[in-house]
Amino acid sequence: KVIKTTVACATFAALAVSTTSVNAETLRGASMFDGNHTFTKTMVKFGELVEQYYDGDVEFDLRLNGELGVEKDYVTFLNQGVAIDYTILAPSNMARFAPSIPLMDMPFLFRDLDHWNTVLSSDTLAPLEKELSDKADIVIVGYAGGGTRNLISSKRISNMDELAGHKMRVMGAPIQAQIFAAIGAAPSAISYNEVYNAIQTGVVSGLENEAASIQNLKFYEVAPNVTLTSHTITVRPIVFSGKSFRKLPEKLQAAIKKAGKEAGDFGRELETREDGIKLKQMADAGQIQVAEFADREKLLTIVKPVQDKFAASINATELLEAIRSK
Ligand code: MAV
Repeated sequence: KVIKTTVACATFAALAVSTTSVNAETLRGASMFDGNHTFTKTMVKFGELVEQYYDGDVEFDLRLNGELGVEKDYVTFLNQGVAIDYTILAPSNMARFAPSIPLMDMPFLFRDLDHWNTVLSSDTLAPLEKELSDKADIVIVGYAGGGTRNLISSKRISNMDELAGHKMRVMGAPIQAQIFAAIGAAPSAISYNEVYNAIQTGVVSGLENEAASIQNLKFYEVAPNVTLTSHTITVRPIVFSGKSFRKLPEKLQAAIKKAGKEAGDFGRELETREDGIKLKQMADAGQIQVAEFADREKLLTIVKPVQDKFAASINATELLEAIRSK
């Protein structure tokens, strides 16, 4: 058995093991981040586990630092079966292909980490997985995520008044803009790789993101104020292109599914454990100032009808109830 793992990043070169093989399947992945981000670590783990569970030859070629673009590009690649075979991405970046999938990472969906864990360890989300597979030809093989998203802005925000009219970037799914508009902000969908500049040039005054990504992409340099709205606990599927998947030997498909589930568990444990640590590291280093949000309960009340309306529009009222009642 010959294994080759290439991680295309200078700072990550220490992890690259390179031997040659003739007939190996090469699976290409993409990360928007460097080797320190939990998504990258989870994808490296995924590759290692596949190698462990599969008897044949398989090679992994994981491209880092946004070399192959951002998630909205990855979703198109996966759908078309070009450029990459697997990645980790936000459901809200897949809305164009499967309109119901952003229900999974809708703000204020989960009460707390226990609730999030219960839902992800059950098969409650199976109807959404099916829609993603039917409409986008993208297969979910595991669930990473577990970061808590907060507001991060150039000016301080700590209550409803300060939030009113706040220009902020949101992910492309319409439900994201609807929710942030409902709570009084002025959201606009901007590509992730343009956000830093958009804040720097004053097009928007901030975004919402989780600690791992704020730290990795240094958003604090232009938006040093973090407001603890804790509005989303992230669900980040490990996804495979259906077109690539079907071409693989059955035993490799089985190894990918098993590895995907376990790599997801690994990624969730890692990100939930590191989330608070990373926030504290940035605060201790003077990179961010953290503020509580005075009216969080009020946000919940405002947002619920917006969630209900979205669920009704995608025929997922029962599913939303099932998630809420877990
Ligand atoms: C964070 O980097 C991740 O949650 C990633 O999956 C998202 O696409 C990104 O934020 C974003 O806000 O677009």
